Amino acid sequence: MDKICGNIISDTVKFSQFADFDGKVVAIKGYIHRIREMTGFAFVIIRTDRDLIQCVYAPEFSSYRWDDKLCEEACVKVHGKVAKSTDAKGNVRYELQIHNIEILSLPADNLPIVINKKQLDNIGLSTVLDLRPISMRNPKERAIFKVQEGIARGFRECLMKNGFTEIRSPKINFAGAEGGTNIFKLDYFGKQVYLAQSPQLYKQALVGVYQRVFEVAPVFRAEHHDTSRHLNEYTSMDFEMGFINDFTDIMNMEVMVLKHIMNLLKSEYAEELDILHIDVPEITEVPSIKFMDAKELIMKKFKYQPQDMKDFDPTEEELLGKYAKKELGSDFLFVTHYPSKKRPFYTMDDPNDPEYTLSFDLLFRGLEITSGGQRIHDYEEQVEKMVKCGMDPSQFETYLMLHKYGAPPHGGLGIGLERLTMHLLGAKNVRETTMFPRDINRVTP
Ligand code: AMO
Repeated sequence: MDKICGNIISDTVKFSQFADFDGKVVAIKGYIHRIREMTGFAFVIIRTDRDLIQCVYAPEFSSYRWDDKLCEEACVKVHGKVAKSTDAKGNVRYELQIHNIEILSLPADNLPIVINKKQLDNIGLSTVLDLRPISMRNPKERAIFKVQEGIARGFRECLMKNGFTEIRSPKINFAGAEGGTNIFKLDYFGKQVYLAQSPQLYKQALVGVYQRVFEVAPVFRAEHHDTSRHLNEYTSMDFEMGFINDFTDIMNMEVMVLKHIMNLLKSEYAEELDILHIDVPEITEVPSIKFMDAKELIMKKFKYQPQDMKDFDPTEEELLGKYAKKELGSDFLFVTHYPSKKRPFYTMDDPNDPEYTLSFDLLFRGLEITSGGQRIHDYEEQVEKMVKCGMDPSQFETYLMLHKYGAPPHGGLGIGLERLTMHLLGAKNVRETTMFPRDINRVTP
């Protein structure tokens, strides 16, 4: 019988509830994932939102008789009796002895790929992405994005617990926040505007209101290169904190957030971690190294000659990742005090050595997943830095309202969700951990 709970009608049970319904007749809804016909009976695996439920059809279970229209990817409602069994190792299992299968809809065509194996056949990333709406039905593929949900959820949960307010900043903007050439220009009723490279200008403004803010939202970067770590649209998990003592407050908050995320994954996403063989990092303390010390280490220890002394290339990040793991026992490494020339206009220079900044990146298993730091809060200082960076402060009047009318010492960071997911999974390409990637060659599906 349907139970009416508020305005949601729940006439089915979840697999996780099967233990409570042992021996009882219940209904489930889902896709037919696989049919295995045996002599005199058949296994029908139903794929629900998160589970694969084994159902068994046999004439002795009920008067229901097999319908030849039943096929894989049909949407069905199955009634059946929950049956408990114990395997040789003593593991308890539940299945459903089918009493009835109601067909809700039938697919119009056969699938172009096999999705009902543990993982997709070796069809190549490009095909996986071309067919995303269906390739994601594969249990391994969908597990990736469930884990990604857990990461974003953990980020949000931890910050809400720590007094942060969730904000929504516009994605069509009057100016770029991050500088560089990777900005999308847009014709906006005859006026040139830009797609947001980050919520930077707005999250800083809102520190002046809520003191601690965060946002999880898409941002856009006109990356012209086809790399395994760059997307043209990605999800940025940003926070900004006011009234900080110094930029280590930001780093400490990030460590707390990451610990919360990893614990949440272990407690509520165990099945997906298992499917994906994810090795969740143990986080106690995260070591940190100054940028120039890291450069020296790369040159002396790894005998690698950097091309650019103001930034790291991917090989350098990998070497630092190896160093952190082998010598410091950590999957994460903060690199602090980046050169002023390479950081955006809002970054505070180190008063003790203005060639460098009070900023940091966080490397995770040898990949940059976060940039952050302390921001300039003094009006004159910010205007001066903008001029030094070749910017026209009058174009940034609304941004500078924060500084002009009183800003606390503050700072924040941005984490690339897809990149964090990528290295948590040990994936080789960020597109593998992006639901519908946008890159120089792809805007579909
Ligand atoms: P930054 O530009 O370094 O900093 O970006 C922050 C993090 O976002 C991710 N990221 C990307 N991921 C996929 N594709 C890209 N093209 C891409 N570009 C960046 C990375 C990176 O570490 N406003 C600052 C953050 C701050 O200081 O608060 C910013 O956006 O994981």
